[in-house]
Amino acid sequence: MPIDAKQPYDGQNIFARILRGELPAKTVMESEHSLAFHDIQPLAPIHVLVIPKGEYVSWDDFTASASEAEICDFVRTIGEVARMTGADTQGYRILSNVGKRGGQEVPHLHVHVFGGQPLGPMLQ
Ligand code: IU
Repeated sequence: MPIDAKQPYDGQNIFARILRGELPAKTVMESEHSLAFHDIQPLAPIHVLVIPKGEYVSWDDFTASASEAEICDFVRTIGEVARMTGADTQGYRILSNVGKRGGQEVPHLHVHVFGGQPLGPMLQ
């Protein structure tokens, strides 16, 4: 069920629980402000989610209120994930669904990193 990008942060969402160590995830890398882990239902041979550790519902509130350190760390982590997974060698896609009409399901900001196959004009 898509969520509202402007809704208050829900501390019980699945990614908050992964960040607290209450649920497992297959970690790709962790940085000071970000965590990257494999998507549980991959849509491509490489499908990694990158999330900030801070409590941000979506790209919307993140870009409005996160610190420069958090934003810089997050962007760098996305690039690092592409290099670590080898997605960078043949091209890849980064995508963030934002809010109801953007198709966002989990109410904690996440960027998808897709790769490992030729990607069509749209994925998801
Ligand atoms: P979306 O952009 O909000 O639609 O993406 C949510 C993603 O989170 C989706 O690709 C799910 O497969 C993924 N996911 C996950 O990796 N682990 C989970 O426990 C749950 C969803 I729930």
